[in-house]
Amino acid sequence: STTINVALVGNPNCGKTTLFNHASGSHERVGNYSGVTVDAKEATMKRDPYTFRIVDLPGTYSITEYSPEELYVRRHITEQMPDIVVNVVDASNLERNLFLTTQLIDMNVKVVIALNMYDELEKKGVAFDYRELGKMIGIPIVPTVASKGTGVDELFDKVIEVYEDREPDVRHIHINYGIEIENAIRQIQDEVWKSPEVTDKLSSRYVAIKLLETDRTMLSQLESCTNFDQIKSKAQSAIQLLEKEYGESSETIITDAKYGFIDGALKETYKEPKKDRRKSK
Ligand code: GDP
Ligand code: MG
Ligand code: K
Repeated sequence: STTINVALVGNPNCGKTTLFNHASGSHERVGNYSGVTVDAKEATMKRDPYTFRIVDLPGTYSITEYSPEELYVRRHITEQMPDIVVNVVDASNLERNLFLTTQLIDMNVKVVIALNMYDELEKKGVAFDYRELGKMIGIPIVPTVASKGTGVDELFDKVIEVYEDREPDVRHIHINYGIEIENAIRQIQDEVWKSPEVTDKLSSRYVAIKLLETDRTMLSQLESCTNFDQIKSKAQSAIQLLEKEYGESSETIITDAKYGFIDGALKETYKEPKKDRRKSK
């Protein structure tokens, strides 16, 4: 039997625990483990010939370094290296929830999106072409209503397909952040590439983006690299140039670019019902 390690990642209150309980409900719990201030639950679910080991991670809006929850989720992804990240997305709050998705894309991990609270979307009468969005971001999207268990089987079918590399919509995409940011990323990436001890574990693009965000956790992770000084100075000059061009902190520039990408993607795929448009006139 094949064991697939699955991590549930998503904003607070998007339905992770409900999904976790539903998936693992009739199966044996293997245990709890906890950090100092945050904890995660783990359970196994069997579906012949697969065994899923599912971890319910703490809810976060972002995967940076600003809270113990964020650091916990980040470490789990980069150190435990789950086979598949199930990104639970609250369908009634897409813009905010997809921000986290853009960070998972940067991390270059295998993701399946559980488009949860899909009942709320249907209630609102929204037309959302989630298949098209999935193609645009290279991530399969499965609608779920975790509180009713709807879509959960389909979700784990998709997890298997992605794990087995049988899902045609999965593409390794990069978010195009625009020419200035892309140039900055490439400059840092060129130096990061020279450190195989880093790129063995982390995508060089992810490292570069983190450095552009002036992420201290990433910087200290790189300290042992032989070309650490060169990486650091490449990052500093790229940041300086970007901040001069935009007149904002590089971290804000990246955040804005991520929201720009999400807005563009939703504009093409998400339509509120007509009666709402009339109301707003
Ligand atoms: P978590 O913080 O991500 O673990 O979220 P929870 O699993 O605790 O769920 C938050 C709330 O959303 C709970 O009241 C759930 O019953 C509810 N919920 C979960 N999934 C769905 C869903 O698909 N539709 C609706 N309408 N409510 C849901
Ligand atoms: Mg929870
Ligand atoms: K920062």
